[in-house]
Amino acid sequence: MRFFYFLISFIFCNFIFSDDVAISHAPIGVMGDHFHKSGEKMISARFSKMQMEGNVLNGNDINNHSLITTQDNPFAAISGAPNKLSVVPEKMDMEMLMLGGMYAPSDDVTLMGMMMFMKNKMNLKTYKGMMARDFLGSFQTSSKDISNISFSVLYKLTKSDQSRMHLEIGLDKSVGDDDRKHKILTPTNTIMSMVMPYAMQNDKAMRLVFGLTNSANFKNLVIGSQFRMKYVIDDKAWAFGDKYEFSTWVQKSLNDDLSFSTRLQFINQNKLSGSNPAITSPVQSANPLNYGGRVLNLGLGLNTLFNFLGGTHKDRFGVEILLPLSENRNGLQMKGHYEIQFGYQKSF
Ligand SMILES: [Cu+2]
Repeated sequence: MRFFYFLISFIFCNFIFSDDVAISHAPIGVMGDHFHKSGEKMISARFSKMQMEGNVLNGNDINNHSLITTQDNPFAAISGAPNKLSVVPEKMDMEMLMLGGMYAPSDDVTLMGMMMFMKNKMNLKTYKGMMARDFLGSFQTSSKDISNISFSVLYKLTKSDQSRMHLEIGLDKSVGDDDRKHKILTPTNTIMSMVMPYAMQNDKAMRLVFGLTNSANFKNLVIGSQFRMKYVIDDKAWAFGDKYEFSTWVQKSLNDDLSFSTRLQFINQNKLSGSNPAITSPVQSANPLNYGGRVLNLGLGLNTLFNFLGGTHKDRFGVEILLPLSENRNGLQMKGHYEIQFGYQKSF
């Protein structure tokens, strides 16, 4: 009889502990949000696209005319370009493909590895260097490469029916090129091959990743939060600034296979450190001071489970769109437009 009770409670516990419901993972844009049971493996593919459009100076919109007439080009003396900026970014598309794997050697520890590929595309306008500063023409630059490899250990701190909390400690290595060149249209109406600004390069830095994630269940609601930081521990000539990210989300499940989420994401990134003396284009993104800042985004997402590949666990798909609520970027930068992320996950 005792064994029978044990068996019943064991089955029941497994039922309420089940991770095979849509709501058991955070919105898809949250990285390292969950851990696995001993012996479980998971593979995942995520695709994200972020678009930037227009420009902001210290948090305020700035149009092309005032940008080229008021903003100094710090490299004018070295490069022979006009004293004011002459090339204005109009639109930037940043696409990223992330392939990941997870494996839990025990109930307390989950290992996570990820490989990221990026493709950046930028549309720019060039204005004449002299007199009326007439519009000369548009051009596009792009870069495409493997960008990062990361490895993390997730450590379970607590897990009950109502809540769970875990730590993430990892390393992230930027592996792409840091000296990509592209042809640009110069203010003197010539085509010149130049080293592209930092935004189009990888910094080759090694970062320490630290994250703390917790979530709590209330009937068909989950409230979760995560603090995650990426801290530069080793760099070459320059590196994008340390990044601190805080997210908090509410998810509501419609049924076991479908949940919706809203999320607030706050990112604080330091300025770029160091510099590459070969980056001297007459454009804002060539200036290391025009990087980093604070951004608050609103995320709307959906998680869903379905049967496609079969097996003991269902296939998992998530989508999340992030829209900027407020941006306080350092100096002169492009403005966030939207970011969308799709992800597929399969556990074994
Ligand atoms: Cu996983």
